[in-house]
Amino acid sequence: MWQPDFLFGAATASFQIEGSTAADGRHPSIWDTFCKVPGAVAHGDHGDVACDHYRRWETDLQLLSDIGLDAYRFSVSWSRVLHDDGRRNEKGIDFYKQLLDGLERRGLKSFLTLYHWDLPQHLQDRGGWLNRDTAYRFAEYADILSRELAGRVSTWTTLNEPFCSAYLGHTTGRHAPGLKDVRYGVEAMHHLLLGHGLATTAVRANDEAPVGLVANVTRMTPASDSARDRRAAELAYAHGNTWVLDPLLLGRYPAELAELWPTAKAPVRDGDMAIISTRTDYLGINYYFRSNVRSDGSHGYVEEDLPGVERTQMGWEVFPDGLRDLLIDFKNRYPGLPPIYITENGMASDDQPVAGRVVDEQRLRYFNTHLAAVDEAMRAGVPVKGYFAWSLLDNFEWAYGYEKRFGLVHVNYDTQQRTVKDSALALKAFLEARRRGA
Ligand code: IFM
Repeated sequence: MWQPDFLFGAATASFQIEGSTAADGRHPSIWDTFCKVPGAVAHGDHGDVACDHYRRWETDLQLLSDIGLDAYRFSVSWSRVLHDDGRRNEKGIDFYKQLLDGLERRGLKSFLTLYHWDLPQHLQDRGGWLNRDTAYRFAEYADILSRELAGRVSTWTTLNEPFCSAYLGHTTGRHAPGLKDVRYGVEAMHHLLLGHGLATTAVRANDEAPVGLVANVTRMTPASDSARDRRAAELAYAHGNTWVLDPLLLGRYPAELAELWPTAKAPVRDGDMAIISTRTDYLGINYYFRSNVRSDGSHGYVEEDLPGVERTQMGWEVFPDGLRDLLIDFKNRYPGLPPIYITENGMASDDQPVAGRVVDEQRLRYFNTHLAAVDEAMRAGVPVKGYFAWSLLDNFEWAYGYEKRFGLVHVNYDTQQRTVKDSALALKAFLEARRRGA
């Protein structure tokens, strides 16, 4: 059922794994700053060492290759490759060139993300994503990097999960830069999406590889059959899914946003929506869980956890059918839906090695059931081209610090020892069988 050209990969992101935050002229990002805010990140964790991937990248690529995966999705640290005055940082760029060459040598495809939440701090000091100019700085960065790396990257991604950058970073304050205003979230989202459109054009001018955007999406179900709860689920769907996908694929924001946030309005200027909806070569979908919602009694929704369902270490419900349902929904909603990659899917569990082995049965079940859901969506005609597990390594899970372990590979943060988990060994056996045509 999994054709040889269907890609299996694993994903990571720069700030979550690289460490070496002051090496080779790297500048601080908003996450370096945020980690220093008392109480912002669990246990005061930070990215200074993380998985030490900046120095151990060769070992990590070898792990990926040994598991038998086809592709690696990673992100570039903007603050590593450009100085604050916009000049190239050759050492930072060389790091990613080496990484790409290492992937090439191992016959692995490279999925490079330009922005996975780590905005250079000097841009935040000038307003960050609340400043329209940041969209243009992002396009400049995309232009420079795509000139440097043209011909080496299999697939480009502009933004990873703009929902999280905009909403968690600017409305709830759970993520860097820690702002808390519904209007900020809406403004930041518009500038992120504008940056996506501008960066897409910049990359396309320099390289032939496909360019797209990665969105996190959530299955929303109403807590009851009442009209109010059903409306609440529609509002949640707009918030969690179409806030990004409609502008990207239809060139307009969903009408529900005005009902959800009557006081917030995206700062749209003439021509912006055409830039944002510039043709995208593929759509990356990150899926983790379902939210069950009920009306808040006004024009919004509140989440209501269902009792007795399976959950992960994050407390997220395991709900594979949601992935299938969303994919089929997107196919129906967006005529000409581009090819899709599942760019993240996975779960955290409190894994610990015992006698050199990490038994993570729940993760293996999670992968199996979610892959079955992807298969069902493909049979229903959704053009899914690949699946990336989140994550290759246990890593810095943002405001949760290092406690939550999402990796195929366990990382001991004291010794930096890597232990391949049982789920990864099972994946390896499956990929070997696929190669043999079994
Ligand atoms: O760790 C994150 C990742 O950076 C973005 N998508 C969700 C993952 C799990 O929370």
